[in-house]
Amino acid sequence: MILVTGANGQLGTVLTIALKERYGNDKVLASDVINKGNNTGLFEIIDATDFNALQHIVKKYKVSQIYHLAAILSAKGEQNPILSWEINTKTLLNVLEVSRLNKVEKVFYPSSIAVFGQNAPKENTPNNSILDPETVYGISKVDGENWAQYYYKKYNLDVRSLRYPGVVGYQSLPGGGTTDYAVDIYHKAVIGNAFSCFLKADTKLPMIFIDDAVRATIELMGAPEHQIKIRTSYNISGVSFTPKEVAEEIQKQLPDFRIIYKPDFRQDIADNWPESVDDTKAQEHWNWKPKYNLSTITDIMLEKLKEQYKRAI
Ligand code: AKB
Repeated sequence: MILVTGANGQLGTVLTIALKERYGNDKVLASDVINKGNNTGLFEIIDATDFNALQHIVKKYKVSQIYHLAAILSAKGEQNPILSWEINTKTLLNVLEVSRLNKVEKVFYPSSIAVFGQNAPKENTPNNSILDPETVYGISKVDGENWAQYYYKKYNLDVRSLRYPGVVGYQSLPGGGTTDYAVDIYHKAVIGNAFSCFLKADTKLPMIFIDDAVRATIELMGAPEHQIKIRTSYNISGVSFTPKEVAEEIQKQLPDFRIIYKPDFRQDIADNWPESVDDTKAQEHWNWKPKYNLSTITDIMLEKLKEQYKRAI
C-alpha cells in the first residue's frame, strides 16, 4: 500500500489521483488531518505529529511506500514559526522512524527552493549551493533534507526528495505559500476580477506546472536505486517568471485583465529565494526534463479554469 500524507493539499490532491491511475485505486491510501469528503478511494484521518496514530495505519495497511506531503508552507510558517517548526520537523521524523521500524521500502520527502537564502547564486542556483534560508519553512526543509540523508546512510531507508519550485495548477488551490499568487492570478482573471498581487511586478521566481511536478515525483520514485545519487534533495526546474510576465501572458487572451501591486511581508521571503535553479543533476541522474513553459501553462490554466467556473454556475 502507498500512503500519502497531506493528501488534501495542492500537490497531494493531484499526486494521489496520479498514483491511483498508475498503481490502482486500492493500492493508494490518502490521508490528512481532516476528511474533506472529496476522496473517492481509501482515506484515513492521520495527524502525522502523532507517532502511534501513524504507526497504527502503517501496520494496518501494510504500507510499503510513504509520500509525506503534510507541511506548513513559507508564508503561513512566518506567522507561527514555532508551530510550523514543530509540525514540519516532527511529522518527518515520525514518518522516517515509523518507516524504519516497519520496513517501509521507500519514502518521498518534498523539499523546496526555500532551502536557499541570500548567499546562494540568484540565477541557476546549483544543487549544492550554500543553504542559509531565512524562513522557518526553509530551515525546516534543510533540516528535513539532512534527516532524509541520515536515514538513508545509517539505516538504508530509501528516502528520495525534490526541491519543488512554486507549483501552478488548476485542479487544487495552494495554501500558505509565497508562490501562491501564480495560481490565484489565473482564478481572478477567469472570473473577471482585477488581481492584487502581494509581490512586486519584477519578482522572478522558479515555478513548475502541476503535471511536471507530479511527473517528476513519480519518475524520481520509480528510478532504479543506483541512479539516485543525491540523498538530500534534487533541484528541479520548470520555468521562471515574474507577476508582470504572467499578467501580460493572460492579457494576450483576456485584454481587460488588470493587475495591481501591493507587496506585503511575502516580498521579503521571495527576495531571498533564487530566480531560477539549475537542475542538471536531476537531468543527468534520472533524466528529468520539464515540458511546460509560461505560454503553455497559461493556455491550460485559462482553459481549465473557464470550464470549472462554467460548471459551477
Ligand atoms: C511556498 O511558496 O512556500 C511553496 C514553496 C516554494 O515551497 N510553494
